[in-house]
Amino acid sequence: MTAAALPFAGNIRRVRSEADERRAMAAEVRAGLLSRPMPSLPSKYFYDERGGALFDEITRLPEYYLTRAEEALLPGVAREVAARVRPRHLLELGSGAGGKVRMLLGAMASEGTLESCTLLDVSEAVIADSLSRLRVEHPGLRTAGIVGDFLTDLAAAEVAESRLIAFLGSTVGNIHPRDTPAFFRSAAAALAPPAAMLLGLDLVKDRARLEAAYDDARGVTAEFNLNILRVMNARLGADFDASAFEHVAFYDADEAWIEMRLRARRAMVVRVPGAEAELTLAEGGEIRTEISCKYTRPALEALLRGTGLEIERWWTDPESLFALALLRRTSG
Ligand code: SAH
Ligand code: AVI
Repeated sequence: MTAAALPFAGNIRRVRSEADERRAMAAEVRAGLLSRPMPSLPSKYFYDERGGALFDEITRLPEYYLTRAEEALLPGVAREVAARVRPRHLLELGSGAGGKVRMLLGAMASEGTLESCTLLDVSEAVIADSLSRLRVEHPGLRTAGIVGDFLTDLAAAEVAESRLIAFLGSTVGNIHPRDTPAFFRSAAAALAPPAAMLLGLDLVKDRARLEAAYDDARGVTAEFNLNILRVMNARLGADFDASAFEHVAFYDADEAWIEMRLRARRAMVVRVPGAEAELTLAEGGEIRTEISCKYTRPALEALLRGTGLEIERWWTDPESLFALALLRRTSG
């Protein structure tokens, strides 16, 4: 089915029908479980209702500095971006339940340019929730939601000119570096000048601080990690026993990423009928569930090379924990 042929639920549009989405999920999960040397699961499947709530809890943990650092930067950056770019349309990718989009909308409204806001996320519930709150705050605002994947579905958002794409929270870090250039190319194609993209990036820093952010004392991140197994059980009929896995998170300095894994406490065979897959794990066997890349400005510049986007402005907090980068289309 094409995007245009699919029904609107309110003004939330699915890029794929539920049946097509289920088929895509089955194929992705199957490919991940078959990959070697280590099986993996795609991190976008953390975010069912419980996963979204656990992520929200993570953003408030003392160890998880990312959200606080970005939210401290955003009001000033939002004002500057609104004045510099004068965007009429905001498109937020991986919007989640967060309030960050409201800071951007507030700044665009103050400039008098704000016309519409579109949220794109894999989770329809999260979009519906956010949009209803935005409509209360900005009664005249045109709002829309797109249930889709930011890696493949950016073209589903129709207006390209005078647009600001916001991709915050360092969610770009959850994209494997081999796929990041293709993602930036599709973002460039979705931006007609003078449009721009505001990108949130977690920065390389000392190992202890990074690892604490992904292995908090209260074990919320561990619950978040294990939740992906519950999603597999609920959506693909898998028989993962979540209590037989432990949470693993470590910083790989060579790759400049945090890696999250689930380690089997005992040998087991897991059936995943919805993905026509079976996974055999030895005791101590691991499944990779997420990478979370950490950046430097030169590393981002290298990833952007040849994609049609370049850094126009770069802001960081006084401790250089987190950065916001304004990306524009390169000329030519
Ligand atoms: N932007 C928010 C939320 C980050 S959590 C913040 O900065 O705090 C990551 C969000 O991205 C979740 O809402 C999740 O559902 C969404 N997401 C993850 N992978 C995605 C993908 N491939 N395509 C679209 N949305 C995705
Ligand atoms: C959404 N994303 C940027 C989070 C991150 O930090 O990579 C997801 C997360 N994983 C563990 N904690 C939070």
